Amino acid sequence: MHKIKVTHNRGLIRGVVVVLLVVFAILAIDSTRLSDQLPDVIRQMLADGSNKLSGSNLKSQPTPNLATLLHPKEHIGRPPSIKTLHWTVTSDFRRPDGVNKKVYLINGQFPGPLIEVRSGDMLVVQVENALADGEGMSIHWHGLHQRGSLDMDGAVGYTQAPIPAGGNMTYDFKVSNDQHGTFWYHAHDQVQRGDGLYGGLIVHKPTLDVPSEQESYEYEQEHVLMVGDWYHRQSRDVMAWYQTAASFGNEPVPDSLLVNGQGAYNCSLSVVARPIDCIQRSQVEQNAVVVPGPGRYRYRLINVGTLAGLTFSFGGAAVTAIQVDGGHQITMESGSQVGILHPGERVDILVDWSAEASSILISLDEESFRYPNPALEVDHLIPVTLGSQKIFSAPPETTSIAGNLSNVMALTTADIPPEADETFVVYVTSVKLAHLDNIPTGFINHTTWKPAQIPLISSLRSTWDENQLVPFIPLVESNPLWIDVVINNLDDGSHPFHLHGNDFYILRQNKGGSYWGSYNPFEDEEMPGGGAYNILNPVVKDTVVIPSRGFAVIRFRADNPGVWLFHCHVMWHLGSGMAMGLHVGNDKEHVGEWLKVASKVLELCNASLAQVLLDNALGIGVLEGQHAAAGVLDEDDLLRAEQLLRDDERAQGVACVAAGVADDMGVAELNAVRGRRVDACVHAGDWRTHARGQ
Ligand SMILES: [Cu+2]
Repeated sequence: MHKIKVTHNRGLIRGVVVVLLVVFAILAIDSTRLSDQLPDVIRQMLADGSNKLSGSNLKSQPTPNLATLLHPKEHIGRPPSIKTLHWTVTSDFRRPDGVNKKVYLINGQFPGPLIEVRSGDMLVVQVENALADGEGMSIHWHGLHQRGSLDMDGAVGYTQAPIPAGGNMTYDFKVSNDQHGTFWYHAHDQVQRGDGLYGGLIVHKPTLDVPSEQESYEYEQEHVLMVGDWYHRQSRDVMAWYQTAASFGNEPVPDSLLVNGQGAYNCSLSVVARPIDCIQRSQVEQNAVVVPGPGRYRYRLINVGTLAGLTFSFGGAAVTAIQVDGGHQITMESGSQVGILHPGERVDILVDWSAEASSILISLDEESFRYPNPALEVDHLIPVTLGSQKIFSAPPETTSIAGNLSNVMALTTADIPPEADETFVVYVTSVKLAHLDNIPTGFINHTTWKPAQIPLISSLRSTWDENQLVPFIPLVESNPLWIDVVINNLDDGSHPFHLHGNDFYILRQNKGGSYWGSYNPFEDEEMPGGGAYNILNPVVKDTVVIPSRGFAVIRFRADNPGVWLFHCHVMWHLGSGMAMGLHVGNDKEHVGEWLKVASKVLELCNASLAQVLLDNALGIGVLEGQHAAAGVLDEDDLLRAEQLLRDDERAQGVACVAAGVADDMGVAELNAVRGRRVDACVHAGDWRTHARGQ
């Protein structure tokens, strides 16, 4: 039909030619801009007989959407695969909310790129640290279990040393078959997370013989919203201020709020004492959350911030929270808001948008703000584009208490014993002590954490220093132990605690009142607040809020061997030492099986060299560099180590096993070929047997 029209209208042909030339000229300048829309544009033009592109056609790029659209259909129906990413980490100046600040970039992006995978995928992320000034870094995959890949957890001081500037490291691990949900990744060295070194990580649930989540929950689309408080000074400067007596132990109060790396700051609010380079951007000018039309949408909310809890209201629409943290289903009545979501926590919600919607309101919880910051607005309105209309109006006032995240239950009943096999009781607090120059310091019991120079997984427990509080839990593979941890919070203000490598049940959370409501099950007849543990339908999470002056009790099954960091996710508290660990294993002295191999090599040479031999054998070149950087070894040591590796039969054996040369190991061999799974080889039998196979 178009052909006929064109044949009979020479003017139109000329018009089309001119338009095509213009379009191709534009394409030549920017090949990505209109390429997707070209056929539609031309078709539309031919169909309505016009001979020129209208203004709206020229600007017909999709409206920028503040929410990040997800693509579950690309993942839920396919078999597991390997996703390989190449990341270069740099830093540069950006204006996320109009205020100029040096932020971290991954492949030039702030925040980092969104990762979408499915359960069972292998994730291979080659990270190049291109930061200047010798700045190290690491990436932690928040919420992923790292079963069998402890060394990929990214926790500096526990599972790795920082990737040195100019160095690189490949994170290479399997996303467990039984994990799906909303996760994220972030820096786990120093305070880089506060300057944007993070991103979303969504694990879609495969639909082999179950309906998709979209079908079950009946929503149109799903999006990610990463929301967090924001400081206009760099986090290291903010931390430095906090770590002086001048802060009086008050946590730094943020200046702003970002949603998916974007915000709108009112420049006139800035305070004289902290001048900023600011370009005014009003909240109404922000990119909107685009809703194609009334209906139900899923939003995956992640608090990527450093201090403040968040409460969300979605334009007066009904909000139903369906999952928390890594995809754990909950039951909750619909309300008009949801909160408080603390740093590190995630909640997935369904929003039923109606035609009368107003904007999204996000409020920072002021509980942890101990001094006024006139530069900060605690309420942020986010425009919504519903259909073609951009809406910027506050949602109606609400007194609804539905959507209270401090009191949620699991959708299904739990299969857990009435009592744990072992219980740990800890007390956490941030205090200023005269003998520590009144610098606020985080304590768990009597220990303040400092990351070990040699990561715990690479050293013998007997060599760990006094800054490591890491109870040992024996791994009983036939029937793993149930462990309770009672965490008492001695502070005003809550501490959201995150456990690496494990999910847990929350049996109890209780907020203190005018009193300190601590709980020690070994001494107290009754729990503060009365009642008993919820072992019927406790919610499962990986981050738990320890309420102000109160306590929380978590229970988990010690079936994932490793040394797992357990820490406050308020970055200022983590940075000042509020962290401990839990060591699950079958050998108290050695965290990793490969350390046993190292012990054997020890007979031959000294401990440091054994470590280097092993690192070489494992192909973890970066560790070698780290040991050198930490001043443990000099270049001569490394040369001697290499020589030893060449000369010594046993060292060669380790190398051979690691290289997967032995041919009788099956899966273990496969892992070894991957270059770093010598422990798997050890599991498969005595390493020397394999070595002799050469
Ligand atoms: Cu804290």
